[in-house]
Amino acid sequence: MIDNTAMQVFVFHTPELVPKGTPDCAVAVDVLRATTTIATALARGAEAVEVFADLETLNERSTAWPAECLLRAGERGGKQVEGFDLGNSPLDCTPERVAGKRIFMSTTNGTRALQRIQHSPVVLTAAFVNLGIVAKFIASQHFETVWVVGSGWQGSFSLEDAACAGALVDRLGGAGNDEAFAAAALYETWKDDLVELLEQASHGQRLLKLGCLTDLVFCASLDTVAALPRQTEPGVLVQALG
Ligand code: 3SL
Repeated sequence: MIDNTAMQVFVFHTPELVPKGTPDCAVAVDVLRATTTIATALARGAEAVEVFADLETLNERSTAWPAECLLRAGERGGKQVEGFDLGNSPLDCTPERVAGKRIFMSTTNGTRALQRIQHSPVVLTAAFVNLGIVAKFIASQHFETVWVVGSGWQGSFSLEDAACAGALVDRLGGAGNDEAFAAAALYETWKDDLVELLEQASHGQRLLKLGCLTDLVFCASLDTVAALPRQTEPGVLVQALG
């Protein structure tokens, strides 16, 4: 665990549970699969990922961008939106496809979590794949309050986001609410079998029915992607790894 005595880490399991106010740093988590995909796209050279809650605004905004420099990534119900270049699989984010491109992205829950925290002074995204990098950055900034917000599934609790939030608490210490203590305990229980945890999770089961086992295995891998996704303007995330 990183020594960070003054820091308090609060976990909120869904965007709806986020209270009023502003922390020093807010972190959105959507292990399956938005924040795993964002980290992967940025690590593989995407210029930025710009997130949208609705497809209409995404289409409007992306039309104003040079067509050769963009990809549209859309997911609804776990499936790729018709006519879009990408769905929400991190495995589709190869350097050949994403390098130099701005990815205009909309997913069912992950983009909503980001919207809920977008006015915080520092906004990051985390997943298991880039957990250590995010934890190290947060520790280096000596924030007093950090909010970790799970995306959940349509307003309800998600096992995998809670476990990832717990992994951050485990690395940073300073659990600030009961949810943070519980999340850290959940992570402690499952840390050696994250694939199994994702397979047990209700959204994991939804994705398995869609044939996405390889996505689950990738999303369960710890510290495999070198990315620090950080917001530069509302909804726009860039690679902030030095
Ligand atoms: O809900 C979301 O934002 C998505 O990450 C869901 S899915 O994993 O792409 O189905």
